[in-house]
Amino acid sequence: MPPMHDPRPGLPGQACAARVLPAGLFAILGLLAACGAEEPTAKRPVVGFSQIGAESAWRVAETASIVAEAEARGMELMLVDAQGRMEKQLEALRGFVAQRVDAVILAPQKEQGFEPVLKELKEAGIPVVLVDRGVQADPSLYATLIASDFVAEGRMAALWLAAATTGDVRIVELEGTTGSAPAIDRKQGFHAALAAHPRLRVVRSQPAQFALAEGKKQMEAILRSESEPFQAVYAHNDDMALGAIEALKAAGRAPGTDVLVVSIDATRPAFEAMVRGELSAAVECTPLLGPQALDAVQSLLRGERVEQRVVVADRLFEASQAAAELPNRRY
Ligand code: GYE
Repeated sequence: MPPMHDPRPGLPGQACAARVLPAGLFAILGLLAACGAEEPTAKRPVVGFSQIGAESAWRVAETASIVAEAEARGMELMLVDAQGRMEKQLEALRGFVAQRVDAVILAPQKEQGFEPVLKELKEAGIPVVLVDRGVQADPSLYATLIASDFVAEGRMAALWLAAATTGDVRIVELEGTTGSAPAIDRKQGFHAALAAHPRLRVVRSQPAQFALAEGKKQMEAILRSESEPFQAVYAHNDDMALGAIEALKAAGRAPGTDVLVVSIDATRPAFEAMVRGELSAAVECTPLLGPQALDAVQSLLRGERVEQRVVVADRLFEASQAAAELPNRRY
């Protein structure tokens, strides 16, 4: 996702209610100002959105969904992209406190480390909506968590693999960002479900940061050091699976037949890979969280209570369903 820039400094004849942050406060700053038709002095709610980065197609789609939804509702969104660096997320959140935003949407990179800044936000009276990933922190420090059940996603992937195979299956696992909720929970759900199927065994687990290039690199290294062939790859997201598929093909393996590949997210590129027969199955995890996130923000700004945990429902698609489903994909 290319960084967004400061608001256009006001089109002729339009007044803009955007607050401009001090220069240099954020590395990348996007202000989406709903400028135009309404009263120039009308107070619009200002929402700070701390995003992790753009490591995956999923995350790019999530950012676009939240930006589009804020714009559609005439809300002012300060988007700060931390470029994959947790310390930049903390800095952005402290910037939101300094700016006295009305609410914060936070997609936290890792589970640990957010509690102190969440306390600062609470003390400042700024409600926090967590999207897509959870944190290990006192739940009274945030208003709601809107995210999928990652343990259930991992379980779905494992049960599909168990149903799709016979005999011994050696599995290579590509893990997401170490310490992130989806990496921890997708691993846990997968391994727990495999406990009932001892013929399926994870023989290697390698972190690859939810990124395509890293997935490819790690799979190349695994193939170079492989002592006994493996028959399946479980990737915590599509991007890593797609990178692994490239590496497998370059090594003369046939992903989708010699090696079954299952991943999570079910993005459009994953569906295309399923149509080509290279990806075997994908568990859906929707990034289109803008409507729910902004609903929560608006409820909180009206002083209403919101559900502390909103679980986004997921399902699994396999390659045989991909061609029919592809035209319906929205991310
Ligand atoms: O699966 C992955 C992304 O937090 C649910 O993060 C999200 C995950 C998603 O980079 O592709």
